[in-house]
Amino acid sequence: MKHVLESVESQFETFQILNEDGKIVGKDDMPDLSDDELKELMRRMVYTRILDQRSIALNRQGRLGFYAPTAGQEASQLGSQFALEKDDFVLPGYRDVPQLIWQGLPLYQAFLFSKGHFHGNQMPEDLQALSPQIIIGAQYVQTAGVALGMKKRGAKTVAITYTGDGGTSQGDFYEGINFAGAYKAPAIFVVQNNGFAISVPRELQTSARTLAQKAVAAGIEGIQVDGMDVLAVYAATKHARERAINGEGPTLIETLTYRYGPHTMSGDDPTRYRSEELDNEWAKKDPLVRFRTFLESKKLWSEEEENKVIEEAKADIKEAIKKAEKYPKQKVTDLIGNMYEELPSNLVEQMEEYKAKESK
Ligand SMILES: Cc1ncc(C[n+]2csc(CCOP(=O)(O)OP(=O)(O)O)c2C)c(N)n1
Ligand SMILES: [Mg+2]
Repeated sequence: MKHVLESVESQFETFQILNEDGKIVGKDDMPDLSDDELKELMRRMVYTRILDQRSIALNRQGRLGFYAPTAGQEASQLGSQFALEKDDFVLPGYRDVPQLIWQGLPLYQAFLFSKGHFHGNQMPEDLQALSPQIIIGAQYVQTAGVALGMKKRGAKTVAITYTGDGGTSQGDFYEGINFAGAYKAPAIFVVQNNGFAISVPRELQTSARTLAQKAVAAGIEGIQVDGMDVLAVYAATKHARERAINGEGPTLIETLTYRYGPHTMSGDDPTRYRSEELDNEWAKKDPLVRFRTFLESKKLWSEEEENKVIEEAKADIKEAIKKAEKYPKQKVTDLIGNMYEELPSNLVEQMEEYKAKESK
């Protein structure tokens, strides 16, 4: 019996294409990306790292509000997003603003989201997405529904969602993957396993050896991927997307990653629960460093090109924060008006009251 039990978990090895030294170790799985597409992936990762650094600085200056740092997770976030098409539907968590930006959310709106302005939650017409979910795991249930809707309409699109290692302990997580599995809905469930749920280490989160193996109970495909390897994350997501639109059902993708910064900018101190050794160990796996090494070996990237992206990011951010700061402040009438399509009578009264106050 022992060998039967052991064989189940041993199936979940980590999928990798590009190793820590920037060398291809998974030649057969190398995705079919042109040189320009490879460069675009790098450009997006560099840009997003700068956006993270600037967002942290802006938060410290009191110019942004809620912010969950992203450095370290670029390959998980952008490798998966790069495998999507324009009409795919994204259901992000609070740390997944970069995916929304590259899928089409204007930067100034991302800043308005951070500042708690309702316009930051109003997705542009051509962006299929919900705003970042704060309730851990809730987006997993919604994703099953969105994906089922796509299937019923016969659309060749997918719904993709993101949660963290901690999120996989929520009831919503299991309900979402089970429901999508039962209906073979075209969903992609990404778990960015960054090792911690705020201060709770992954080892205390669950007895499961991998988070990918949770897919087995739902009868869906599951894979654990090196989340610092942008090519592996892209390839796994592309594969999941193909399966989904071919009616083969959802996939659960666990990406092994790390957040270099604090949980959010609201007072978390990672030195109280993470060692310097662990930080250093993960710094060696950095997704930008290894992809840069790979691209340089193919003569596709240079310091000059990287500096160009950095300058471009800084200029965009400067302009976007200005626009966000100049944006009309939200009013009480906005709050009341955004809640219902038709206002209940008590709010009609309040609406009148505040309209009068605001017009003074
Ligand atoms: C239902 C619910 N419970 C608790 C919280 C408080 N909370 C916010 S983030 C977080 C940890 C989530 O960790 P993980 O899923 O690993 O994601 P990460 O922040 O590491 O990306 C918790 C418990 C919440 N937002 N929602
Ligand atoms: Mg986590």
